[in-house]
Amino acid sequence: MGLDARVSPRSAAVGHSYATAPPAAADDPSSSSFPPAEAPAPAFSLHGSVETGEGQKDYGAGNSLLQSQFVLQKESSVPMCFIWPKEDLVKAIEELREPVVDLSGFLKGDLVATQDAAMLIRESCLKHGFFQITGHGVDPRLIRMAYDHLDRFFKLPVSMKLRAKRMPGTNWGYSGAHADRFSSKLPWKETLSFRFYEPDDSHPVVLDFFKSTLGMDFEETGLVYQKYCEAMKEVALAIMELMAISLGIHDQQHYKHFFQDGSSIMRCNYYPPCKEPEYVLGTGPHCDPTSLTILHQDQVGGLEVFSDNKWRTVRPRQGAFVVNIGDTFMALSNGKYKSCLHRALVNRDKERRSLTFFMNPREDKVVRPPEYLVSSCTGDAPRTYPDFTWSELLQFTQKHYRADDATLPNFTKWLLSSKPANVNNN
Ligand SMILES: O=C(O)CCC(=O)C(=O)O
Repeated sequence: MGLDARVSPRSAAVGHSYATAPPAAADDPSSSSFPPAEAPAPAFSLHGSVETGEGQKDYGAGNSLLQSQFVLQKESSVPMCFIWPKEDLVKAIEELREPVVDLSGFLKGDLVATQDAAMLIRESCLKHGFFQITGHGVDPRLIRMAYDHLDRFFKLPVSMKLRAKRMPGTNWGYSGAHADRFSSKLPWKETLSFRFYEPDDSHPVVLDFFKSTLGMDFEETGLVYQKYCEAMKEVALAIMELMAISLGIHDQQHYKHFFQDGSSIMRCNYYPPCKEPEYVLGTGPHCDPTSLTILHQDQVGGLEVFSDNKWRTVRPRQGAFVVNIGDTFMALSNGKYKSCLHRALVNRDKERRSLTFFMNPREDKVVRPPEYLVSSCTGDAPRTYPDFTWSELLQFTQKHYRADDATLPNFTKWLLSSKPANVNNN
């Protein structure tokens, strides 16, 4: 796909193209078209002072309070900073008819089932980059425990949750409504994110994260999420094999090898109920900058995908994981497979939870499609995106740009303008 070929939800909704302005280069302070993603949010004051529920009041340094489920649920009307523009709130009428891919045959080595699975994946990734999987082999008890520990964490008092507070410039830790990074269009949610990778010494990095931020009381939580991430990585690598098959790549292990030593991110999402859900979004419209996302959602519903110029609801399916392609994989497929544009709505009465595993390559690995995809699909313009590293795209979305439906084309423009030596169009 060409740089600006993506159909945007706004162009569908209001008839003009979306986010085509080039981002401000990191070292270009004169450019103001893209405010830095880390622009400090102004301090909020919700009705002067707010009880924290722990015998203390917060007088205006409301960011941390605004970050809490406690405050979000108490508000009778939605604070301005949570209100999204109309064009982002256009309602989904129809359900997405995404394929449900049963992985069990492929995992057993059945060639026919493998081809069937690869075909379904191909169709959906060419169209919108989204499908669901069953027969994945993940123990349902592990999924249940992951939810139990998610509940345990988000029900903690704010002061406890803030012990794991996300620090500026990092992408792990506890964050409420991302109010530490942004000051408008805030998502109606709290998140807890942590990194997952497998170091040479096999150190359990997730367990370490929980013990070091929240103390030994969270050892069991750390163990559960360590296991959960290991299970997710296994599923993600299996899907990577199917991706290679579905793209007709001779070396079926190509992507699997590429991601083997990767550095992933796990995020627990907690969406409190909202008294005016029609004005807010739990997660705004965006494509994941990452490579492959494996998401488990509870049965409440709220996830939506943009396909055929419309937002479409995704029906939660018991026992299934949702899978979507992210920007980095779109680049790895030379633009052939679509990075999935999605968002999440919130509910008036019910809380909603999801567990999201984002698979990425090792941070310094060069993201470049296999030669076969370059020569077979694009004729005169052999490369759709220049070489980049996951670390560069991650920095772009942490420091210069808020992920949306045009992150990849804008990142590409930024990369080409700020680092011309990086171009490798062969
Ligand atoms: O909770 C969901 O359904 C979507 C979550 C999501 O898009 C994200 O965490 O980036």
